[in-house]
Amino acid sequence: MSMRTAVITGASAGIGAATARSLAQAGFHVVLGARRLDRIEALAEETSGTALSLDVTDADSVASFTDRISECHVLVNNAGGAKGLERVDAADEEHWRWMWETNVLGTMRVTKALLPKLVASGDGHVITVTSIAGHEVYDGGSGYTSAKHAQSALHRTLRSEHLGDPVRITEIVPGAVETEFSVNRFDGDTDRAAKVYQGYEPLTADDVADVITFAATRPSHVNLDQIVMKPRAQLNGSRFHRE
Ligand code: 8X3
Repeated sequence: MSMRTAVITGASAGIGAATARSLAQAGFHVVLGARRLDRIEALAEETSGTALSLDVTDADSVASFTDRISECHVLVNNAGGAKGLERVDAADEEHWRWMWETNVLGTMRVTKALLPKLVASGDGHVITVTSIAGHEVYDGGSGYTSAKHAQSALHRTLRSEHLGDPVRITEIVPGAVETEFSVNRFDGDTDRAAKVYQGYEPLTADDVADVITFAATRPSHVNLDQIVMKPRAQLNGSRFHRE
């Protein structure tokens, strides 16, 4: 059997990069998409994969990315993130726009473009990394929680629209994972970002990548609809047990 292809968006760091390594190890040919081509070129070499430049917020970039992909069995929608933690009355509209463009429209654009290839593969799989912020809300999270709720709604819509097609649809719902996520949210403020993960052991990108690879390597008739994963010390978006 020829190698199955897995396409990973946001592959330059964090969960995306860890997933690329994990899926490559599980025998997939990995196609890595990210804006920072230099970072994914090294990773492509390491994983014997392919690096392609991708900005999910730009329809032309998505079109040239997906045009270069001839086969796709697994799509991991991982590109996204948060900006800011201000209440609605103080939030920055540009932050809202960025969060909706990357998390929501970015996922929709890439998924729409690759769905024909996923179906044609005879055993396709769309895995979308949302967040517990897609299922609950917290103060200051409006732009991010609303975008993640929308992304989660998209996942459920796809599950329904493709019932009967040879495509599995999985939502991965992580809580606190220590990556560049908080540094990006707080615009490079590494001290503030570090505080998010203080006093308990957060999930790592590898923890999430393990679960994505588990979902992607089940037999074709097994659809893991939704997997919620959190650090043991996290109850929800705002309650942690910190030592
Ligand atoms: C990241 C988790 O709780 O910071 O998606 O929104 S949270």
